[in-house]
Amino acid sequence: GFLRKPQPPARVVDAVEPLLRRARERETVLAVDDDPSILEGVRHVLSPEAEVRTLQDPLGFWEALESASPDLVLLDVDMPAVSGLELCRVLRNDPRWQSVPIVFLTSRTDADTVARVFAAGADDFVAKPFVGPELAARIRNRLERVRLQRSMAETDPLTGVANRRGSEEVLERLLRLAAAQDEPFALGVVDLDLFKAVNDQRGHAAGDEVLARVGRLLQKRFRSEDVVARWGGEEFVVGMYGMDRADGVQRLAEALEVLREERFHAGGESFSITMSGGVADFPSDGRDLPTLYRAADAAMYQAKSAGRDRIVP
Ligand code: GH3
Ligand code: MG
Ligand code: MG
Ligand code: MG
Repeated sequence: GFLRKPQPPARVVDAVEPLLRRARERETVLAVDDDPSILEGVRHVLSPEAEVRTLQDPLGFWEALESASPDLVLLDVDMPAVSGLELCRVLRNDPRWQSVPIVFLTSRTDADTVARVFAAGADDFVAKPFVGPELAARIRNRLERVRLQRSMAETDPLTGVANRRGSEEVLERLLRLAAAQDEPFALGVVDLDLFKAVNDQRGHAAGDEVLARVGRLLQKRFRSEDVVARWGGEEFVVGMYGMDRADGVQRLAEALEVLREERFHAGGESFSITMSGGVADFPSDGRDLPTLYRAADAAMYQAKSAGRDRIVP
């Protein structure tokens, strides 16, 4: 069948899929409280919702922030040495953490404390002792919003595939895994041929429709563990774990065959389109994403100068 071959060994797919899932779905909460029993309770209540990291000594905050890279921060107000309000203000003044959701856990619920919590930049507060299901529900909603915003920021709205931002980190993880597992990794770059003419002759909306269909076609033709992304206007990148350059060329060439047969329609006319592509692989062409991208892009330009409508290793 189409694109069923070459398949990587099953253990490779088993290794890649949880990695892709973890990169995309599991959020991290960093909880800071000087009372270990509160931290234990928080861990118990939030573990089904997220990866929970706890910190008892607020002086270790910056280090914990760096290592956990949290999607939400849960702070106690009263702690020795540093107040949670202070940590919150500093977070809000740091460009990296300006938009991270911050929720306070506080036993002081007087109007003045509540006002100071929000003035420091908090999104929400929960009274201590907390009710487990209520804390879980509040955090779940915040994390759901984080997921939604992130997936919007990482998805190309026109084609529905990942954009550059949404694919770079996953590609880098897969490359690290390839190095660790001693597996190859192919990176393909494809660019639509003479696409400017489609826009000029058939209109920008027709061009958009072509891009959307090409994105869907690529997504459908590649495996779920491959990474398909739109990196530029009419340029797509495909990352293929467990594949070398020759495998990558074969699979992109098969996708090109399907694209050649697609009929597009605009202004009562039907037309077709082709693409040119280049492929590079880890480890022969490079060990990091920028190097592999440059090699694949250079091969793609060779495909253009050789007459387009082809994939070049
Ligand atoms: P080549 O085969 O050498 O790649 O020729 P080309 O015409 O495809 O390349 P060129 O770089 O000259 O033109 C790319 C065109 O793609 C120009 C730009 O307007 C169009 N484009 C880029 N992004 C979009 C988009 O989101 N929608 C539409 N409709 N057009 C786009
Ligand atoms: Mg305290
Ligand atoms: Mg082009
Ligand atoms: Mg281009």
